[in-house]
Amino acid sequence: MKSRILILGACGQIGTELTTALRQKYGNHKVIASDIREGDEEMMKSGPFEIIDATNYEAIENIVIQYEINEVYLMAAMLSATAEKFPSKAWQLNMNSLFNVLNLAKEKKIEKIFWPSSIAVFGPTTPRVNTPQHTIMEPSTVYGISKQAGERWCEYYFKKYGVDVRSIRYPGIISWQTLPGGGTTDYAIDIYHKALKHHKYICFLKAGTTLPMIYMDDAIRATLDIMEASPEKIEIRSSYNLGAISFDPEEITASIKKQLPEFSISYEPDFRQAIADSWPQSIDDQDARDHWGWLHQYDLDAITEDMLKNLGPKYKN
Ligand code: AKB
Repeated sequence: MKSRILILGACGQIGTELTTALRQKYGNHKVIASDIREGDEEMMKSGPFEIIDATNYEAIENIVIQYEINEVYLMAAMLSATAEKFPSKAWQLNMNSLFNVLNLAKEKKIEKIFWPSSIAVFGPTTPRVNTPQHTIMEPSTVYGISKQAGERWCEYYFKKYGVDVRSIRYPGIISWQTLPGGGTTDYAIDIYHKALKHHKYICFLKAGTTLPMIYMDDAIRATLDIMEASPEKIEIRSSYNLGAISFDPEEITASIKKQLPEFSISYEPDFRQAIADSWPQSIDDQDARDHWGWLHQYDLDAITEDMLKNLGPKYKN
């Protein structure tokens, strides 16, 4: 029985911490990290690493055969803000990489897939508060359109070919280890860096822009939990709503000020405001809670405490 895991996009924001968590859980040599570029020292030292372009079917297939992979986590993607600048490149990366892993599973070369979706699948016509699992979805961003199409394909491959694909609609993810790239929710990470470095932050979203967010530790736990759940518990094969907390820039500022009273925020909204305005403010994730036991742990103040504790040494002079 094959039992090795391949992570595509292992050097990104989620991929980096997912690689560490999976290596801790299953053993370093069982988890093959890959990306289009090399990772940091820790990534390269802690287990096998391969350079793979996730849009190249043969490159993935070769590694799957070489290492006897049975599970693939596809974390390579272009996020919302960058995708608006490069629509066709975003579509090509986000969709071709998904088809590659779905087709590998259809051909029985791998057994299980994790593929991340996003709150970006929702759009301006979606109910914004406590957004239900099943509701109007008319995404207005390139990224959201690719994620919604991806969800439809995941469900199709499950129903038509029995592909065991599992997915979560991640909210904005807050983390200190790796910087995100090109997302709309990224302000909620940048703000901690700037709070420690300059004691002030210019926000690209306006006050009152409430978005659903989650701490990385919770997001990783959700990912491992959905992949460990027995198949009959995964009743939704498109993607699960996943909620944790919701806040706006003023609320995160208030949380930071409890520890850094001199911190202040000002606002210069840019094109990302329209993206944020099209997304939910909060998420109804009852199905994830009922089906496979999802429960978040971090509230905003706990996130702030952990972020400032871990980033603090980096900005000490
Ligand atoms: C983004 O802002 O693009 C991502 C997401 C919500 O999927 N963080």
